[in-house]
Amino acid sequence: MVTEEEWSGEVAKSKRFRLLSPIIALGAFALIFVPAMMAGTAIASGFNGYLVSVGLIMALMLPLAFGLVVLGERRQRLTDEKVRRLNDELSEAIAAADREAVIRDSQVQRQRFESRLANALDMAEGEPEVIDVIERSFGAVLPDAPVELLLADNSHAHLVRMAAVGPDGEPPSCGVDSPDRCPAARRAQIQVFSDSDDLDACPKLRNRPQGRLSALCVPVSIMGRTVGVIHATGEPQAAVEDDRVDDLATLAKLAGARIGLLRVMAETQLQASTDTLTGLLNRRAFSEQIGTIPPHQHPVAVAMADLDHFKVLNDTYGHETGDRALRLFARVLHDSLRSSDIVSRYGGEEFAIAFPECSAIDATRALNTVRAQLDAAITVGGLPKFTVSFGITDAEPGEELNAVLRRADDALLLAKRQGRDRVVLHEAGGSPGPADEQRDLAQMLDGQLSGADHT
Ligand code: GH3
Ligand code: MG
Ligand code: MG
Repeated sequence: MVTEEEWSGEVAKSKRFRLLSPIIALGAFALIFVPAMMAGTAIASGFNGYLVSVGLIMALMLPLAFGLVVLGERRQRLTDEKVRRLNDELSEAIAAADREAVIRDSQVQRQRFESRLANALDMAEGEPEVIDVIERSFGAVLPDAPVELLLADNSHAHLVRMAAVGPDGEPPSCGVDSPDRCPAARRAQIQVFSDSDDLDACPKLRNRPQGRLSALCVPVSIMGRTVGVIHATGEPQAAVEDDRVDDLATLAKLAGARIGLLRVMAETQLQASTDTLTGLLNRRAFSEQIGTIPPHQHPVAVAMADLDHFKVLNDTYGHETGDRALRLFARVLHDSLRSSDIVSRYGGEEFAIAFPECSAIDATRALNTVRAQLDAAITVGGLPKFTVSFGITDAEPGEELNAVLRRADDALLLAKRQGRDRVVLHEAGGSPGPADEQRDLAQMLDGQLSGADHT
């Protein structure tokens, strides 16, 4: 390593030597000139004396001149060597700086990709949006390669192709069907296969329609569990740059974390909106969902259901049997009604049901079917016999849910008063409807029967 001081010291020495050399030569010449002349004239006379003097001067001056030349050469060689080393070091430093610049550039690019990806995933509100981000990222990381994302379904038993891109629209189409059968997913390690014909290549790479190929498989983990793989293919022996592999690993890591978070959030939301005993929606979720029914799905019928004499059933057969009865009724509701109907446990032994695109008259028929199916299910399930009363009404477009539920509740009350185990319809509207008439009738009957059926 040549320092700047060494280099300038060397240059100064050379300069001094160049200045001193002629002075030394002149000084030496001046010193020997007179004695040489005197010696020459003493040895020989006339012209011969001059020749002898010149000979003496030459004999004394030549070694000195030779010495000065040799010293000058040596000095020059030393200076040249220093310059050469300095040059080498400079070239080496420039090359190292260039290499560092390339590394820094690629780091900056990767950081930019990572931050943009994190941003995009942060904005993705559901799994489909995350999958879309992943698919678009494939194009950014490996624009010319077929790439796909295989993700396990809820059972974790099957891998499903969630995203796929290819230069000709042809994805890599890996045939692996479960995380346990994928070496990358099983080992939770990035796998690079340079040739599908290699002895140690993944068996799933063989016999592809594309023929021989290379492959890169990056495992995707969700909360520490490997649940999928990003799979890219290329020409046989085609090496994928380390940076691209790192980008895919970043994509797998961030996408896995986002999907994991969304699944936890969905699970929490589901738990918050689900009644734990029956698995139906709870009261809050029912109110929320009914508010999301679009106007074009009107008419909407709304029903309230209440198990009859449930306290007696509990007291007679125990709370556990009561719970089984609630679960059985919930299952019958779920199985007999349409999937578009909104079924909820409204509280205790009360249930609320909304029937989009269905009039209360049609919903009455559906509820009578529920009653019949409940009867059959109780027999099959070996539960003590119990019945359910229903009150049903039509929800007017834009009407407050509370007002609708009050009307359905009035109809339910009437069903109870009329003897339970029935469906009573309360028609909406200002003028007294059949439900009111029924209530009057029921009150009259209640009076006659001394309120025997009120509990
Ligand atoms: P009615 O026919 O008039 O509705 O009479 P009922 O006995 O069903 O009504 P009541 O309001 O007197 O009693 C409701 C019972 O429901 C009382 C309560 O212990 C029971 N119950 C509420 N929630 C649950 C539950 O989660 N599990 C069980 N086993 N019982 C419940
Ligand atoms: Mg009740
Ligand atoms: Mg009851």
